[in-house]
Amino acid sequence: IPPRQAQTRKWPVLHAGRVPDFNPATWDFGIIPVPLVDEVKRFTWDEFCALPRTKVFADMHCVTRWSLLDNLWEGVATGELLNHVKVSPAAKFVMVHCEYGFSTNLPIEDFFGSDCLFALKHNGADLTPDHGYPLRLVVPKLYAWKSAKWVRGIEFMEKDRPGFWESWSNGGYHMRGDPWTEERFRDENETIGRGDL
Ligand SMILES: Nc1nc2c(c(=O)[nH]1)N[C@H]1C(S)=C(S)[C@@H](COP(=O)(O)O)O[C@H]1N2
Ligand SMILES: [Mo]
Repeated sequence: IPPRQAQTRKWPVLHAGRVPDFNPATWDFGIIPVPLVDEVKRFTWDEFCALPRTKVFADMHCVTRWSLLDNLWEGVATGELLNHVKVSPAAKFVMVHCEYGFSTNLPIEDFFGSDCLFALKHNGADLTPDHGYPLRLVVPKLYAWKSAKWVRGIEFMEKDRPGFWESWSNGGYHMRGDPWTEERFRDENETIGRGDL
């Protein structure tokens, strides 16, 4: 368990805002490329469900200091997206976009980590609405706020930009968020996104 984390037995539910509804007829998953000259790639719910599946066994660490160990996630590896879009070498960061405008940013190498996936299932069962049904990102090596629930798409970016919790107005959580080195908050002297308030 990373420094200053405590193991939890029950799985807490933590998010800003409400739990969104899911409609498979209107749900889609979009990939916004950089530079924005290529078309935005879209998957319908059926198309996304038809992608090859993978399983990852991993721990989950929330910056509020709980760690939930031994989760079996099942879903689509983030790397699978590379079979459907050409990612420009200019892309250095990813913004993950979710229902009702929630977002989170991360470096592209972390996003494409071999243990990262868009999870549809947890410990053999479909995700529950509280935990991100129908689809959430799971990035085991970073604090859990990067494991965005109710994902609807990703945006490749040349420059980093704060997502929801990373914005100064929502606490200024770290742009990367490595639990092992306790990257909990952004440096006060950082200026990225100061104008976005
Ligand atoms: N869409 C969305 N995803 C989110 C959040 C959120 O506020 N909105 N919170 C994050 C935080 S802070 C944590 S710790 C995990 C918690 O996931 P859980 O509720 O399944 O335990 O979800 C993350 N994903
Ligand atoms: Mo969290």
